Amino acid sequence: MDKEAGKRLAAEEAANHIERDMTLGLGTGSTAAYFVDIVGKLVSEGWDLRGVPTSEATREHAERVGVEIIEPDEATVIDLAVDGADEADPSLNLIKGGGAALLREKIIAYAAKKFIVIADKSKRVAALGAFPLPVEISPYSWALTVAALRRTLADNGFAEANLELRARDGEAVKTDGGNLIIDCRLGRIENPAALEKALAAIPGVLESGLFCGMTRMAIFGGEDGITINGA
Ligand code: ABF
Repeated sequence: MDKEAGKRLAAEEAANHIERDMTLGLGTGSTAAYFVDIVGKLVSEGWDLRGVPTSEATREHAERVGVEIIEPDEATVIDLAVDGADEADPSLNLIKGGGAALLREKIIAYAAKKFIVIADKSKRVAALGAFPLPVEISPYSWALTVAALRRTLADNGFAEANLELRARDGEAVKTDGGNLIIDCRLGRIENPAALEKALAAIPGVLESGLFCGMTRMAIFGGEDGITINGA
């Protein structure tokens, strides 16, 4: 089974948690896209589902498949949010942000009554950190924020961290909100919750890609079907 089939299986299982009348947080990335397709199909069958998108790409996708969009500014309740991840550990701590949508993804995941992560099984890890940790920062005086980020990482045992401004075709990547992404190569993260808290305390850091204590359920799809962690 290829990764795509695993992603689709995970999305299908997550769809079993949708009820006929719900406001859904719609994640970003190729796995979340399978879920958006399913939501579109349910809408076409008469289900009363609305979506709060975590990125402009997801907004376009959701609109294309017929899902009513609730503007993030107007959303007050999210019944269920479903999103992908770059890494997930056995305690359901995550690294997200490879798709540069982490701030919006975190706002929606945190607000949701229930947050489910879907991924192919390659995203399961014993400990987070092989994937470079994305940190979303304000463009204002960004070099000062990067210096503060380096200091905080060193204070937390990552003196050797390699930090890189995410760029494409020689241009800094801007998030949908106009922010910058710093990818931090850290290696194994022993205490992701402590690091998440330390990074959040830096002025100029809008969010890190560490999502700790937020995930109710993780669904992984692969060769041997699905594996579910959490409830
Ligand atoms: C989003 O998309 C991100 O937080 C994560 O970076 C990425 C995962 O992408 P994919 O599902 O395409 O592997 O969920």
